Amino acid sequence: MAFELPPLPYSTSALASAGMCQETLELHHGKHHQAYVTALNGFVEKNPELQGKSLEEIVKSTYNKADMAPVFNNAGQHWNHILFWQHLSPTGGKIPGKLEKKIKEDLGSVDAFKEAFKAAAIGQFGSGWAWLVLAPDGKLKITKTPNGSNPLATGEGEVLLALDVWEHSYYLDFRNRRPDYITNFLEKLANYEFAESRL
Ligand code: MN3
Repeated sequence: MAFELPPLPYSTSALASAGMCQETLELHHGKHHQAYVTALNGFVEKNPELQGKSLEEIVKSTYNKADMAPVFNNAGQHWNHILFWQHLSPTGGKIPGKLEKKIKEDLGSVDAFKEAFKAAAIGQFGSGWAWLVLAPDGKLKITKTPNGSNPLATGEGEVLLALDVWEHSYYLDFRNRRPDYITNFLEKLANYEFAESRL
């Protein structure tokens, strides 16, 4: 069974007033994400070892295997984007009580959380992702990964919030200003309700 591009949970124009324009979403979801799905399906079709496996199984079983890198990159990007679309909201930016309490316990304060997330997202050299995860020790942790990698592959924890920092995610809205894109995400777009529901 082929993998499919999931529909966005909002219209392509829904996030424009929160800093992500319709053209960004049309290209990012309809072209970039679709291209990862198409490439992944092509690899699965040619490789009987991959057939019948879930997306999660493919991501985990191809991680850090040089000969499987193209499969991992596309499977990882498919998995990452499925989460990312759910982590954006036209009414984002408001941290609900239970998550706020957990952030204060594990990361010190909401400001400290935002500073650490920004540092990870800015510090990811080149393409990649920044993540808020619930680590295996039960504590919140901020991490980053290059290219198509993710905390599912690295075993760093359950993802609560993801931010794509590939240039295709922000160039139309923020040009080269990645820090402004990150701040805008944390203040206006981040779906913290969804993050809290994963605690
Ligand atoms: Mn992307």
